[in-house]
Amino acid sequence: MLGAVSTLHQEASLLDKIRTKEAVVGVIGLGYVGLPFAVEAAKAGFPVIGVDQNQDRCDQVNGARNYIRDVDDTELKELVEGGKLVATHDFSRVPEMDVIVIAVPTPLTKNLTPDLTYVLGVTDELSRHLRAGQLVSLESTTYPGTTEGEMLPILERSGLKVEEDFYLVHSPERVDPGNIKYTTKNTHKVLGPVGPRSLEVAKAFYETTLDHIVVVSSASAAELVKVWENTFRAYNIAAVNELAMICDQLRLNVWEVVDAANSKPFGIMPFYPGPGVGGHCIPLDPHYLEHKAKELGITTEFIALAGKVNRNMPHFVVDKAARLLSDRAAKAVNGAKVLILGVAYKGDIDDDRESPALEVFRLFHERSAVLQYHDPFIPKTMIGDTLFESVELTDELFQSMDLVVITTNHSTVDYQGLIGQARLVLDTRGHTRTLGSFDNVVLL
Ligand code: SAJ
Repeated sequence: MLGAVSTLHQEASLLDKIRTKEAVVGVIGLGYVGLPFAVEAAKAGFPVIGVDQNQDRCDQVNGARNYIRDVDDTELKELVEGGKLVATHDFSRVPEMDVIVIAVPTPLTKNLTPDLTYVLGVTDELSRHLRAGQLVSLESTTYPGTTEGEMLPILERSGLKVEEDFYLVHSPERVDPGNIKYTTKNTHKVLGPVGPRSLEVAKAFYETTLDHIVVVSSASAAELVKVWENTFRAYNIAAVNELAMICDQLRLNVWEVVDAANSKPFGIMPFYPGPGVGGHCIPLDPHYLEHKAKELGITTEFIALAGKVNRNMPHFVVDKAARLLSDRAAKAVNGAKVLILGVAYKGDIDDDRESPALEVFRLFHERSAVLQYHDPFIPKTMIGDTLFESVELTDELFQSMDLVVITTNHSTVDYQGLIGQARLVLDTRGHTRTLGSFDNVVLL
C-alpha cells in the first residue's frame, strides 16, 4: 500500500514540476535533433541540460556558438546567456534531470544492419544514474521493440521499476533538416508509452513543449510509425528513380510525367527522381524495419529492392553523362572537364552524409574525368585520397567545362547564368525545368 501511495505521489510531483516548468529537462545528444529540441524545451520555460560526448559541441553550446542551421543563433545566445540551457560532457548531472530525452544516432553497420551502440550505451549510463521520478523518452529512430525490449531491462538494472519508479516512452524525432515551414515545434509529434503512467507524464511534458502530440498505444507502435514513414519515402523515391530509367529509354521526360501525374488531386503524392538518396535517415531507417521483419521470419522484398534501386542511381547518372559526352561532345569521360554542382545530400543544407552526389563524384573520378565542384555549404571534400575544394562559380568556369552536372539544387546558384554559359548541363534534380527547356540542358 505504501508503495502505491509513494508512486502516486511521485507521479503527481513530476506532473507538478512539468506544470510549473520547474522540471529539469535533459537532452542526450546535441545534434540536428537534440539541439533544436533542447532550444524548444528551454523556450517553453524549462531549465535544460544538454549532454554530448563531443566536448567541442558542449563548448560551442556553452559559448552560444550555433552549429545547427535549423537553430536560430539569437535564440540560442539568449537561452545560454539566460542560464536556461547548458551543456555537459558527462552523465553526472543526470540525477538533476526530471525528463531525459535521448536523441543519439542510430546508424547502420557496414552490413546494413542496425547499430544501437549509441542508444544502448547511453541507456547503460542512465541506468547508473537513474533515480525515482524520472521520465525517459527515446527519440532516435529504431525498430519496434527497442524501447520496451532492449532499453527497459537495462534501465531496471538500477533496481527501479518502470511505471512505479520511473517512466518510459518512445517519441520519434521528425526533423526535416532545412525545412523552415515544418519545425521541431510545429510538426506533429508521435508519442508511444510503455504504460499509462508513462503516457500521462510524457503527454504533459510534450504538450507543454510542442504544438501537436499524436498518442499511439505503445512504444513499439511509435517506433514502427517512424520507420514506416521513412520506408514509405525510400520505396516511393526508388519507384520514381526506376521510372526515370524507363523514361530515359523511352526518350520521355520523367519530370513532365511525374508533374502531370501529380495533377490528380487524390491518390498520389509527389516524389522526384534524383542522383540517389542521401542523409542519415532515408538510406538507413528502412533497414531497421528489414532487420526486425527478418527476426520475425519475414523477408521484406521491397526494402531490399528500394535500397538497391536508390544505391544504383549514381551509376545511372554517370552512365547517362558518358552517353551525353559521347553523343553531344564526341568526348569520353576520361579527360572530360566536369563540374559537380552540389555535394550536400539535398538542397540548401550543409550535410553531405551518405550524399549520392559524392558517389557520382567518386565514379567520375574513377573514370578519370577532370573534376571540379562547387557547393556553397561544403568548402572541401575528400574523394578517395584526393582533397577537392569548392570553386567559385564564374562564366569562365562554366564556359571551360565539357559538362556541368547539377547533383544538388542549392538555391544560391544562378541557374539562368549557368544555362547561358555552359556547353552541356545534366540536371539530375530537374531544377532547371522551371526555367524552360534548353538545347544544352538534359534532365535526368
Ligand atoms: N529525395 C529524392 N526524391 C524525393 C525526395 C527525396 O531523391 O522525392 C532524396 C533527397 O534528395 C535526399 C534523400 O532523398 O538525398 C532524403 O530526402 P528527405 O527529404 O527525406 O530528407 P531527410 O532525410 O533530411 O529528411 C527526412 C524527413 N524528410 C521529409 O519527411 C520531407 C523525414 O523523412 C524525417 O523526418 C527525417 O528524414 C528523419 O529524421 O528521419
